[in-house]
Amino acid sequence: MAGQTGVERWVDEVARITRPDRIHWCDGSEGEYHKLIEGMVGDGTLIRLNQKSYPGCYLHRSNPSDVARTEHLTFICTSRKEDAGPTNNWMAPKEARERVGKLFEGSMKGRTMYVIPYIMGPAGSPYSKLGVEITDSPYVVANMRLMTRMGKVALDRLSGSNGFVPGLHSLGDLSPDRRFILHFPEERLIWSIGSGYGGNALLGKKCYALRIASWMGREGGWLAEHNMIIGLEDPTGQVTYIAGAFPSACGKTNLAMLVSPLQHLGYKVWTVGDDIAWLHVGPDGRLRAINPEAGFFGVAPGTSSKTNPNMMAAAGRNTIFTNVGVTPGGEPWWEGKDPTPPDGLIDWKGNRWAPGAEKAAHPNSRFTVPAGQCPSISPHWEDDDGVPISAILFGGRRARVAPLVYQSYSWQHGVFVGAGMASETTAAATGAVGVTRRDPMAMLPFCGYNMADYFGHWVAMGSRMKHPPAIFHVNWFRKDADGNFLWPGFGENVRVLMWILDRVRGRGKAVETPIGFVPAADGLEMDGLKLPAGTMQELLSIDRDAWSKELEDQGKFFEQFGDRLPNEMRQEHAKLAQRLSRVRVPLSPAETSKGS
Ligand code: OXD
Ligand code: MN
Repeated sequence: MAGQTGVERWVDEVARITRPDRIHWCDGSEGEYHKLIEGMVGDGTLIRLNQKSYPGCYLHRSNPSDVARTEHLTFICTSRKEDAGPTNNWMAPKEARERVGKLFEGSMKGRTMYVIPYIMGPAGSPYSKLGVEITDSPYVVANMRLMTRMGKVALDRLSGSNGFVPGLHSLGDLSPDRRFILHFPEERLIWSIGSGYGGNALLGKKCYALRIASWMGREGGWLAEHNMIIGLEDPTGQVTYIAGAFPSACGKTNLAMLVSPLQHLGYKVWTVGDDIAWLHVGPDGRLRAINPEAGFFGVAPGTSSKTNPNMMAAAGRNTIFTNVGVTPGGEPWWEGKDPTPPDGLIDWKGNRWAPGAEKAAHPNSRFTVPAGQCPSISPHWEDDDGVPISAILFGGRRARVAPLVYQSYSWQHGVFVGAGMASETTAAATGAVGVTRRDPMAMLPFCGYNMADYFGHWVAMGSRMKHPPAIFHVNWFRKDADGNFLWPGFGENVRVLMWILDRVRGRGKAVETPIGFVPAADGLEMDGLKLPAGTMQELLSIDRDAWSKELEDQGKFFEQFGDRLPNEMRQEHAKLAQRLSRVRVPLSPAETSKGS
């Protein structure tokens, strides 16, 4: 058709294949959102929660077979298998189009097809990017409205431009046998069918902002990372920004919204983002971060007014809850919200909940919340130029190996620390929970290309920056021999952030160890926190046997990349082995007086 834009042409083409009854172009307005919500309440897709205590809040119960990301059904479809690398599932683009194209034929019959133009990032930022998602799920539309800047604001930027990432999504028949999440990074295209779950269906999030964007970032000299972003305010009012990569459900959101027990000393955390950061080298030679998202898709279980009061406040209104339980009074409920489950609780599947039976809320139940509602949201979270990053954290759940915190020797060593990351698995993806898996930079499920090239890109980014951030590794999850956590975590983590801040400023008492700098025994601010004798030593100690095994595991993981693994990673691995062989370990800061 004459005068048609690229989006219109694509929408027509998709409609011809999927054959929806109706096509609706989303404008992103309040009125449109309410109409959608009412429609879903009408057909049972949503349940209205208590509007007095939870205004604007709804509950969605998903198909019980569709509650988490399905990594084994997620594919990177590059023309050459090597470009996807050994850690991604790969399907040839031709095969993918044939196999999965068939599933889209007539998949929207009897349904409305929604066209969602959206922006990832602040509307005026030079670092933001456009996407268009086509979906037949009104639940996806409502969630996309909370998670992105969508509708007219995006359409205005789109007009006359072909520079958008198309993402086609259909619920299909929701069968895991016909579920595929496909990425065609060379064409910048996403196809997802058979799932309505957040990470599989809200295509702006993991599919675009991480898998496709990581590919775009390598080509364009920037990074798309699975990172939270915070600002740590010091007593002078100066704010230092920190990005942090943690695997799914490892407390990234809680850290992003930390309430400091040391506010009386003048330290406070501001939230910029809780899941994804796009990092560019700014004109000032510093790494600048934007949060491409506009909302939080947080894990409910374990969230409480003790663990994350900011999230509890944010999720008290205008929130979509997915797969949580519900009280007889119509309030959402999940394990960990309060100590005792209320009487008459209905579980996430809609059945009467009985103590001792299944959990009331699914372990990966979620809430979708507009970011602006968070009391700790940074006044700079939507700055067009992003915020300057001074430190990057890598962390995971490690019961034994990693000390509470350590600092890398250099950018290159820091990249190796990130590449060597591992964590015990959680419920955010289907599969066994609690198994240690290597998860470089928390990007294993999200890197859209060969991770060996990704490590190389990280190394190269170091030389693009005049002031590269310092790189740290943290571990809130270290346990003693009886399996008890050694560190209280949550708000107390601010003590670790304060040490990091000091280190970034060239201060902060540290001890040089084979793995990096760890805090000196008296390096952390302990005002108001009393740990049992010896606990700090244990938290900061380095166990030779555990590290020998760690080295071996890292080596095995790296081996799968063959020649493609950058030499810098091999060198750092060898250097670590050498440093470890030279010293007497276990080593705890108390045993050494060598400061730095
Ligand atoms: C998420 C995830 O939803 O990492 O953020 O699974
Ligand atoms: Mn995540």
